[in-house]
Amino acid sequence: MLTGRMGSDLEGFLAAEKNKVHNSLFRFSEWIKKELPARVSRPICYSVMGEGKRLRPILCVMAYRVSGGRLSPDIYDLAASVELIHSYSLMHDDLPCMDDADLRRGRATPHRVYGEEDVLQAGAFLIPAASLWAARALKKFLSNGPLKRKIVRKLNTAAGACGMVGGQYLDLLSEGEILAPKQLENLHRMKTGALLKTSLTMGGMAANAEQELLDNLEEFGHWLGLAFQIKDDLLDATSSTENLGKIPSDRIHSKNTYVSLYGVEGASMMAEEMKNKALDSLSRIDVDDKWLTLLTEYVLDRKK
Ligand code: GRG
Repeated sequence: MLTGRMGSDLEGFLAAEKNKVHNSLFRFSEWIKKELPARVSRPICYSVMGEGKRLRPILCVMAYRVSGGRLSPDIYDLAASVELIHSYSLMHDDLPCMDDADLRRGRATPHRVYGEEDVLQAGAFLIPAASLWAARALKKFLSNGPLKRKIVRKLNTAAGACGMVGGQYLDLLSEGEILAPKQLENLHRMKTGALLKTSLTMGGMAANAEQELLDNLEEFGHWLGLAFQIKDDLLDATSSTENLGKIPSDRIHSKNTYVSLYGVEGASMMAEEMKNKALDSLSRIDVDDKWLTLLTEYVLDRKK
């Protein structure tokens, strides 16, 4: 746990950043209510406005800042596009055909409120809407057309077959089987790591960062993404529904996790190792910014 001044500093910082992300998601919700029928816009707004940590958009803005970008609501709109992809993935992940979850972020999952059919459709509507939201944001502060297209392509690549969807597919296929360590690392890298890493790269690209900085941000994001997912596995194995706001279910679904493969102690050591690798990559980024370091610590110290 981060204690003392650093801890309270980070809490205040995260609260302020979450608020700015929230404002962007609210702007998105107002837009989507005008664009789509209520049957799909209601579950979208319910899901998007839920109490998440907003880690991905916060990382995107952080990377933008350390790359020399000037903060404005537009960068938060770009960052929110990653959260929109994350939101759709949670909506679909909780459906009966996947994790069949009743509870998420301390309240009923979207399909328990709006029904399976509407949530399935709402999630599908949300995927292209996320790209459009990113493109709309970029239009306001970047004039370089090829760079804008590259950033939107990055988002879609991370969300797609070589990233989140591909990872989830492998995850579903491997339920009840025992994966080899390399296979599990690959699954985690795709399912969770790709979007987290891309949040950072998108932020750097939006600030027109040099390739060397982008490479360092990518490497940092790679290790941070793995540390984040291992911690997710650990929380699922060791924490409670009350604390997590969702029902721990990895064992129920016979999922391959770092805990199922290495045990709680082994997984904790590996998470620490990944975190140290992330901090190492961060030290190669030649900027004076304490927040990315504190966020890296937070990824392992978090209680949910
Ligand atoms: C059709 C195969 C197929 C896939 C569709 C459902 C889906 C796409 C992907 C699922 C990806 C997924 C749920 C990955 C898990 C990522 C993860 C660790 C989520 C928890 O993230 P947090 O802790 O959650 O950031 P909050 O609530 O804080 O936002």
